Amino acid sequence: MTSHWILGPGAIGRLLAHSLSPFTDAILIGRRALPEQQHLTTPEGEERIQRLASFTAAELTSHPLPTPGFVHITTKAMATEAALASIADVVAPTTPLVLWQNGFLAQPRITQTWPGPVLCATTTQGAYLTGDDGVVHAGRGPTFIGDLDNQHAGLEKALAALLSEAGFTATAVSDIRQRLWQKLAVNAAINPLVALNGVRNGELRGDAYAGRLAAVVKEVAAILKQENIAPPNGGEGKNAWLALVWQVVENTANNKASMLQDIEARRPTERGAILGPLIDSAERHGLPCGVLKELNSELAKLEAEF
Ligand code: KPL
Repeated sequence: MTSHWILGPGAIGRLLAHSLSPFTDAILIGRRALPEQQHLTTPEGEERIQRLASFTAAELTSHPLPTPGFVHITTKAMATEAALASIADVVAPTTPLVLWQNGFLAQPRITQTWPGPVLCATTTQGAYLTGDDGVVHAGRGPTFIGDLDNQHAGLEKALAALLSEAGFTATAVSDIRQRLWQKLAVNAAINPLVALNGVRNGELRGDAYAGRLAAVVKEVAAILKQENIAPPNGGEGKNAWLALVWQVVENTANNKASMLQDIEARRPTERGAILGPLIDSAERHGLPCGVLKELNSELAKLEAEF
């Protein structure tokens, strides 16, 4: 049976392990050991308990396992490359990787350097951890899988079929680059503002924030045009991006965004993977990015206090 290693046992990693386990070998890999008995609460409130195999990267070095069919990396964006380095000596370099990160930082870098197929996944499944042995699947959402050079359609279809059998609604797509940048654009408009102001997403609708949000979207829309990322929903320019952002704010009004959760837990944020590629692109193309840079340095200042 093809085994799936899941590197990074956070909320999405553990949800993936719970979902795949009944169908294939799924092994969680983290920096520390986890209890074998793991609890999953479904969106309907049902409680399920499963035994999930988990190892540390150090254990895999001293007791190697057969090389896996897929390695999923489900760490935060800035930890992706270090996580891959921690197992690179114990997997075949032709092993397919699946990168589940937000933003657009690790994906192009690893696509250039890893000899095997590098697939990217973007998901709107909602999940959060309740401790070392529990994860809550808070809401279902679609998952898309593709690769940046469109070279692995067969592999992506097979993986999407397995994931769909396992309860993810997964689709193989040929436009994953567009989708990753689109999610990044929405994250860039919402996450820094709510994280810096300590507010839930819906509060961005108030007068205190709406102007700054529109200023972020204006810079982002111009950058995405240069990156050949089409405006969402067949719309035109800045207004289409603004409409998408307001729609997500509306749909997630009660959410504490992931970046706000990071700030509250005094963890580094994913600003490097979300704002970083936008600022780099703006500088490459000679576009204004003063608002994005301001948000980035305000976040950096906060993180420096942790
Ligand atoms: O994806 C999100 C996040 O929290 O990172 C948004 C869209 C901002 C919803 O909360």
